[in-house]
Amino acid sequence: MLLKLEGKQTVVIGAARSGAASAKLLLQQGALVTVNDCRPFAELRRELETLLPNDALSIVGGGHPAEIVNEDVVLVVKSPGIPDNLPPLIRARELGIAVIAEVELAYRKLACLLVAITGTNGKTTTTALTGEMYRAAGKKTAVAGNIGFPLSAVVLAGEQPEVVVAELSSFQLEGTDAFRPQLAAILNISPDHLDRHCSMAAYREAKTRIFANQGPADILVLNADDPEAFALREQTISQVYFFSRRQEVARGAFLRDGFLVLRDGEREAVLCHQEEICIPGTHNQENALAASLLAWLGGVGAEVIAAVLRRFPGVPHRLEYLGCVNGVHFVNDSKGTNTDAAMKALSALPGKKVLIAGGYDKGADFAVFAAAVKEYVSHVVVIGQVAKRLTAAFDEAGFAAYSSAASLEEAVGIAYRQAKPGEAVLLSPACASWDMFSSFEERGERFKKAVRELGG
Ligand code: UMA
Repeated sequence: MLLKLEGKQTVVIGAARSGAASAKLLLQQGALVTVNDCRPFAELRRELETLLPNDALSIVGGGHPAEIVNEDVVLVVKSPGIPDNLPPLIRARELGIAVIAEVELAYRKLACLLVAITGTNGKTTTTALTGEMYRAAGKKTAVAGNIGFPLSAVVLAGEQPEVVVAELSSFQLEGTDAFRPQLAAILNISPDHLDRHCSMAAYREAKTRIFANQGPADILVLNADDPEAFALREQTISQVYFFSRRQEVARGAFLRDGFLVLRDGEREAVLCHQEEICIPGTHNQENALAASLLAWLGGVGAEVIAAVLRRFPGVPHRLEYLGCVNGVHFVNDSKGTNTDAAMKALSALPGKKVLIAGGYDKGADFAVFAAAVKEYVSHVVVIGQVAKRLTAAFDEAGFAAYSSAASLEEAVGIAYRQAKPGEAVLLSPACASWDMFSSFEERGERFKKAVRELGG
């Protein structure tokens, strides 16, 4: 539902990247805006400094009182990190007031080709890679969303790009309403964020919102090798294309004798050999297939796509190679925030690894992860809130080569001493960072600093 917001009361919950951009976008539309966050008022004033002074803006800090939402409020915009059960959100629902995600607010002002990508893993790399392909084809392209740059900031930047490639999390998708990308992709679905979504069904449902409003002319790209994603082909009226590492598909992207191939019925293009892709690991071949397809279907030529695949170095904090100290290699995969992602990192690197794992407890089951650790890892250094549950899973799997550290810096020291020359120390925590750090980026930067200090 599209609303005229001029002079109307609105509420924004969360005052970090998404909240600040939402507030600015609402103010630009002439709305009266209350920004609410659990952090103290003084801190929020600093965060929102660029929007002040402004009579149309008020700030409520230090908690989430239900009273900030009353009958006069026409719209509530929530940041992705805000859980659904806060008092103002409950009150808004009781009063029948629309509660939307920041990405929905931004979507209503976007007027360009929108390519939206979700999945449990691989979405940041695929988003960055797809964006790079559109850019290389000469299109004015913005890359935004969960990747770290709110979609609203694209709208606020002024002149609209020709293409927006957006990474979307389940947190963002659950608050969409009219959101309708012309091209959408679901890379894979495996259990994650179950502390927030409560059930796998609710998590899956959030992911499906990426194509919920698509029509018969819109395109949905699904991973044919991922049973959860593949099953969604029956729930859509969109044009479905597949990507697969294991089989040829009639419409989509696949590997043939090691070459990446795009096909749309009679039309076919061979891109390059899998060995030529710059980013390592079989999971990145999947990301490359998905990105290539999303670019090709949006009009990017096969030669341009292949050239980008050959040179794209990957994104920070995903299997990021840092260098070698006395024969020990260091790899930063701080974005390995769930067990699936960490297992992909373990299998992507050659040889046995010393792993640093652990962090915020999202309620994941570690049994399968512990079995993978036993196969690929010589020693694990465990950190964070989840440490006890993680070591219990290792004990259960019969893996005893682990130690604990109270800080990431201490973990780096232990891991370095445990690693034999030629081995890699891999930070791929299988957990979110929020118990010890503000974000996975901060965790990754701290890891890099500790590695730099080891090397003198
Ligand atoms: N807050 C409250 N009450 C609460 C919880 C949080 O007031 O109960 C406040 C915090 O004090 C803080 C604000 O909410 O001021 C934080 O909001 P946020 O967590 O939504 O942070 P943003 O900076 O707006 O970042 C969000 C995404 N964060 C999350 O989804 C947790 C970023 O994804 C995204 O890049 C950014 O919007 C721009 O679109 C990060 C992420 O960790 C990378 N995503 C998860 C993931 O990838 O696994 C989903």
